[in-house]
Amino acid sequence: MSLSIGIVGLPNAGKSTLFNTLTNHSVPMENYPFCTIDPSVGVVSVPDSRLEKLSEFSNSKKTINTTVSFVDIAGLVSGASLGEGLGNEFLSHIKSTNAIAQVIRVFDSKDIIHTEGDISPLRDLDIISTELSLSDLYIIEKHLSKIEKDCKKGEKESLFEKEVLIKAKKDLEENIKLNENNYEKEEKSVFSKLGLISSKPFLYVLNTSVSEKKDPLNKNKYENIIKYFKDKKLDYIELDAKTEHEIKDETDSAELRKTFEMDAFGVEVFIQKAYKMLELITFFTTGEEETRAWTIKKNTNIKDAGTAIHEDFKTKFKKADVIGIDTLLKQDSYAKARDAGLVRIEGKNYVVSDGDVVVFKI
Ligand SMILES: Nc1nc2c(ncn2[C@@H]2O[C@H](COP(=O)(O)OP(=O)(O)OP(=O)(O)O)[C@@H](O)[C@H]2O)c(=O)[nH]1
Ligand SMILES: [Mg+2]
Repeated sequence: MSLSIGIVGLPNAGKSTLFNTLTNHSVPMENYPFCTIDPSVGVVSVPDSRLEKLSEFSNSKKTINTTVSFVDIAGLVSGASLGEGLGNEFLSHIKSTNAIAQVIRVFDSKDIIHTEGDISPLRDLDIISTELSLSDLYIIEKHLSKIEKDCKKGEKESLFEKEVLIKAKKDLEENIKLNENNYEKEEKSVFSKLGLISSKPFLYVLNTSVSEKKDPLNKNKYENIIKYFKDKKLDYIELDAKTEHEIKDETDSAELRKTFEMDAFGVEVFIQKAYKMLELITFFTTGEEETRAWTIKKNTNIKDAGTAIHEDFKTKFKKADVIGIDTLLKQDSYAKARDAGLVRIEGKNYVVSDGDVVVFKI
């Protein structure tokens, strides 16, 4: 699988700035609401120092990283579901992403227009959550009327969908996001089929300002927001998108980072967080031709993991040779590792670990 993340938030929250920082693209990011109209997709290869080392170890001709794609869309405003601002139809561009990054404006900056008139991060969080839920509700209702006929005929799949969606509708009407409730795997697959956004995992991006943060007058504001996310056990990342963007290509960016007292950031930290949140891991294949990283869900058995490479592997899988990357890199060569008995033969039920180097036997 390849990870994809949709970026949502109010206009001028810093979505495009974050997108450009992550992807090295240069979509417009200006101080006016609805600067972004058309969606942009940026694909970034996931940096992984282990992959580089393994490629060197195998003397591979090619090194292929896994990728993450980011989708930057227009800003949502309060009432978008009723057609305010640019409406909410553009949300369809992120319905097939695996996760959502919700950018929340914490930075003040009098010069940057806020569509609600003042800075209030938790209110903004609420506006976006409400609009996303309303959009999901609309999709659910549309689907329910579409399957009504089949339900009357007693079609099993439609009846199941109806049952799940009525439950989901009730949650949304009670202000419960679909990712907050414990739905079964089969129920979740109905949500992903319909692309319901509030059922996806969320990473909240608190777009702060390094200079504001240092000002003692803002201490309470910052502490309260962080406390909110910590108390609710929500996944969040704090960053100053504008400064990140400004310093990313500077040769002395590490120095500047120290001067601004900025936490480590970069695509790497952001992606690591997303991987952890989505419970994703990486395994490797390696040889003279190429060394390559593959992304799979944690707790995937090796037969299913193989489908990341080729759909066929599921039916043709016989066994696999497996060795952890750290163990392998301590040896002089793969052959030596094998001679030392360090390469294990695993059957179809073996659960792949992060960092496994795998040779599939089909
Ligand atoms: N001071 C400050 N300004 C920021 C920050 N992040 C973004 N901005 C500025 O805010 C303005 C809007 O940023 P964008 O990234 O275009 O915002 P957006 O969320 O994509 O906006 P829309 O496309 O209109 O929905 C730009 O002028 C940015 O430079 C920040 O962390 N601090
Ligand atoms: Mg934008």
